[in-house]
Amino acid sequence: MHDTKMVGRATFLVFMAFAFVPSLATVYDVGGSGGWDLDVNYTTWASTESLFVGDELRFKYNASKHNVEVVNREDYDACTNKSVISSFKNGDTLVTLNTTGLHYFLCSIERHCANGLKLEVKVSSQTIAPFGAPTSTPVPPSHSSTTALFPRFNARVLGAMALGLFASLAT
Ligand SMILES: [Cu+2]
Repeated sequence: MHDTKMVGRATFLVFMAFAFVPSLATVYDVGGSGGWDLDVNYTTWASTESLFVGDELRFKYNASKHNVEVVNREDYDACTNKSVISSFKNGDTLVTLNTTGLHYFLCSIERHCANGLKLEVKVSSQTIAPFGAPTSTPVPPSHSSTTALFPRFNARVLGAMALGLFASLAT
């Protein structure tokens, strides 16, 4: 039976599902609209984001001016690239954060790093798995950039519930 009430309810649930189901990968534009450039405070930028394993950082920059190098803490602190881990210079660099802990990036051109073109981010693990999920299955990161784990988990469960309810209504 498809009365208008049920259709309305289903529509609402579809809306809920789209509102709460996270996308599979969260890509963060480093520096926001300022991109990867001088005159952006990356300490401030990093403090506004909560990063989880599987998230990606996107560095957008003028390739004739800057590069992106993944470095260790020593190089980060000293603005050197003696032990550079990886290096990019294509102007649009996507780096996946595969491990928890601190990750360090800098521009090694001229004195840009010393002038602030360096980024330190802390990456956390996804500690809460969805209901019934095997522990070996990677948990897709939430699209949201909320700071607490609970709202992310809550949003995912709500989305899954809404999808399930809609699926049962639609059959
Ligand atoms: Cu530079």
